Amino acid sequence: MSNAPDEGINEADLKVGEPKTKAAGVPGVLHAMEIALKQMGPIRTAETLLRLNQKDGFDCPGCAWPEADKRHLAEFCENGAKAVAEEATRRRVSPEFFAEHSIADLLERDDYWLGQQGRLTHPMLLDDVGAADPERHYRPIEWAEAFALIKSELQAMDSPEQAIFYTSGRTSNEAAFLYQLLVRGLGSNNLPDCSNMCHESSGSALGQTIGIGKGSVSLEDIHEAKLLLIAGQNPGTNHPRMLSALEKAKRNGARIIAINPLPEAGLLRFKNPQNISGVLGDGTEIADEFLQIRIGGDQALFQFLGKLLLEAEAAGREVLDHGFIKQHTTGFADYSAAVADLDLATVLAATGLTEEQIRSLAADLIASDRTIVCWAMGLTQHKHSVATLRDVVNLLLLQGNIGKTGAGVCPVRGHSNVQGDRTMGIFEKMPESFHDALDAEFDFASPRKHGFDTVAAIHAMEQGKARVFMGMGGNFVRAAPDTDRTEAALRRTALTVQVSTKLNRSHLVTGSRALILPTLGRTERDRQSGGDQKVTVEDSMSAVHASHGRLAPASEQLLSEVAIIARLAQTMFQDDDGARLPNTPVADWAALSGDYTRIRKHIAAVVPGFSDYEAKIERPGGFVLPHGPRDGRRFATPSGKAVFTGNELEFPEIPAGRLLLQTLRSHDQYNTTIYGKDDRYRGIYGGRRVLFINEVDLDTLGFAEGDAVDLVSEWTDPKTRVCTERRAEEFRLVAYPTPVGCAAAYYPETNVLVPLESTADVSGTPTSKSVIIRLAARTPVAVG
Ligand SMILES: Nc1nc2c(c(=O)[nH]1)N[C@H]1C(S)=C(S)[C@@H](COP(=O)(O)OP(=O)(O)OC[C@H]3O[C@@H](n4cnc5c(=O)[nH]c(N)nc54)[C@H](O)[C@@H]3O)O[C@H]1N2
Ligand SMILES: Nc1nc2c(c(=O)[nH]1)N[C@H]1C(S)=C(S)[C@@H](COP(=O)(O)OP(=O)(O)OC[C@H]3O[C@@H](n4cnc5c(=O)[nH]c(N)nc54)[C@H](O)[C@@H]3O)O[C@H]1N2
Ligand SMILES: [Mo]
Repeated sequence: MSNAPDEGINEADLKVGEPKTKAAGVPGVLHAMEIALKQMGPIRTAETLLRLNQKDGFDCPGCAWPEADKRHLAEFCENGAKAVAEEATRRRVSPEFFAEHSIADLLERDDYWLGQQGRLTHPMLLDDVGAADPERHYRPIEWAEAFALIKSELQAMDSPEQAIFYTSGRTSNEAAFLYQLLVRGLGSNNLPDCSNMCHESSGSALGQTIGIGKGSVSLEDIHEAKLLLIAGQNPGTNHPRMLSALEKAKRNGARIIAINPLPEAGLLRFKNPQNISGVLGDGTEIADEFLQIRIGGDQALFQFLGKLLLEAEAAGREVLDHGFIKQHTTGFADYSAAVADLDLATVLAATGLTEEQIRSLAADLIASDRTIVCWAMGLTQHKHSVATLRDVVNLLLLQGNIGKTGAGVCPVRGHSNVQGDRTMGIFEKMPESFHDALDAEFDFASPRKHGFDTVAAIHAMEQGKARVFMGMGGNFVRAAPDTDRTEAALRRTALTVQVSTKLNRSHLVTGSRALILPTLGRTERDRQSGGDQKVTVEDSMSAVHASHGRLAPASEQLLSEVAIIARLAQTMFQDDDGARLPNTPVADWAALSGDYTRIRKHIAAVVPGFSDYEAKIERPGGFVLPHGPRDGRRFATPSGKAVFTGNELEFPEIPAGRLLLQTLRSHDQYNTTIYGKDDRYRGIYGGRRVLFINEVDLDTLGFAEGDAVDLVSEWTDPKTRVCTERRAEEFRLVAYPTPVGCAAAYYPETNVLVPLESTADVSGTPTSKSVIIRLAARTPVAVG
């Protein structure tokens, strides 16, 4: 098998087949092995895949679903294997690569091609000599020179608020903690992160209602639940290991209801590659019911379910947990009043469901005393996401479904350490208590003024208010909304710095000058002056455990994320004699990067729940952080109780002749990293520029399957009433079982359509799952 990278995607090769109704099984394993062998070769493939999520191995960079305590030798899923292959690849992006390819050349390549080139090996500089010259090339630079350059740009700023420090969610606890300390030491809270585009709405809603922005269930709770609602999530692709937990719940007698506009493969049937029956048979039917909801209709559904429970109680049935409501909650009357006048016709229009379907789900809820709601981006990336999630909490509170076995809220996180990064202080508005503890530990005064989140950071750059952008991982340009504006915004800065493992478009759309700082990945040995280091991460269920990389680093030039941050901090905070500058954190940066146990000591002193950190991560499976509602129905809200909220019902209105577009992931991608050209489960092969559309809409709008169209988003600013348009060119129409009026297409190709101003109330998350579009026929190009 050749190790050479593939060519980019040629959309002319697109083939459309039937969507699958089963996930994983042998085809999944084979596909993962094919990618792994191509990227890593046979020996490295065996070495790495066997270490995935094993005790004493490294944490899977694939997703934040927890590890089972008892691991199978081959506890890997297709997507974990792909994520590892992507990082442990033997291909290299070396200085020779950059000498061969100019920026102009690389800007022509697609995301798939860029990612295929391999691991970054050297610190590289794109200088501003002749910035307009399209033939500019990155050239190698010494680490010391790179840090000096960052220093000179940071010192040239008028105020510390002119620098922005982004974080993606793979960064370890140790690196994240040092990074926020560096940034706060520099004088700002400008710490936007991928969470702003992801589960921010969950954090906002849960923080307000239960006093902590994290999920309340453990893996055992999933296994023990009687009823599980999986809303706005595609676990077959994005959290495949979750399917094993759902399978187990099912065997214990749980009912599982999928609430989704799309019939996603894994939710319908799951072939567990770990079981003989899964490999050979037809697999387990995961969902008992599939409620094909219209995009954005969930708040109406959850509110109406609440109303039905209240009505059943009023009719004399014992539905509510009165003891819980009385002892542990406030706001019950407000909530009851808010849902009392809900009108069925409105709910049916918003959801596209039948009355019978909704009543049957209410009956399931009444029959269950252990209910869990799981959700992901289908619930968090709408204008009314925070209100929707508050209504999810309301419904659970009615029956006391929090803080008991088999019940609770389960926001399923994305990146493998996105939750840990937040715990470590990667947030533009950490609570005062965190700042107080940080100041006490490092004897300095951290800035208290809130910083920029992701969208605010783009506005700041767009308005020329930011000079320096640094990304700790991730691919900001492709992940952010409104691609053209985000690109223009970044181009206005003086310097962009990307700490990365792999080449991506954020290295090509830059400030006047740009740096690539190549770093170690999770799979690699991290050797420092104090010996081999481990790092720690927190999963979606607040469990913290260690991760040890074992592979030889992709290049001798790589520094760990911790070392990069520590060296930058030394450059910034020490004078030439190594003396600490005034008003900077008191920390021995060199010692910290030599021995990460010292970082963990600081974390233990600053962040609640980390006492005995070092000892606890030695335990098999690590340890679980405290969680008031889960551990003892303690709610850190102002009243000390969980809060019922009355929320006004919202749902998207689709103007005539328009569609509501959700932007989602294919089966062959990890966010902006495109692993392959297919979306096997949805029957798409060889291309990505497709629009999934209901047949009825094809008809009404006067198009046929296979037609090429431009997608035009129409956004009317609610404040100014000004309408603006954005265009994504040349998409192929694919007839698909999605609700009428509701279309779907892949991210990041469609990010260009998401207006920067279109964000969720309260959380500020871009509304990537509800974009109003119209289809514009492509003028046929005359051939001849
Ligand atoms: N292989 C792989 N794994 C991943 C990722 C990846 O890209 N690839 N990304 C990681 C990250 S960062 C994240 S955040 C997670 C994302 O995990 P998901 O949230 O599962 O990812 P999406 O592809 O955005 O899928 C959104 C799902 O919500 C549904 N949906 C859309 N709108 C609505 C709605 O209004 N209501 C309801 N009920 N459903 C709706 C869609 O049909 C789809 O099934 O996965 C993580 N894991
Ligand atoms: N339209 C639309 N937009 C979306 C979404 C959507 O559903 N629709 N989803 C949003 C969501 S949920 C998220 S989380 C964001 C994702 O946004 P990001 O987290 O910014 O994007 P990723 O694609 O995960 O970043 C991939 C890059 O991370 C780098 N990387 C990988 N591993 C490491 C590592 O260990 N260390 C370092 N330093 N770098 C590493 C590699 O260089 C790789 O190219 O996108 C958001 N954007
Ligand atoms: Mo995410």
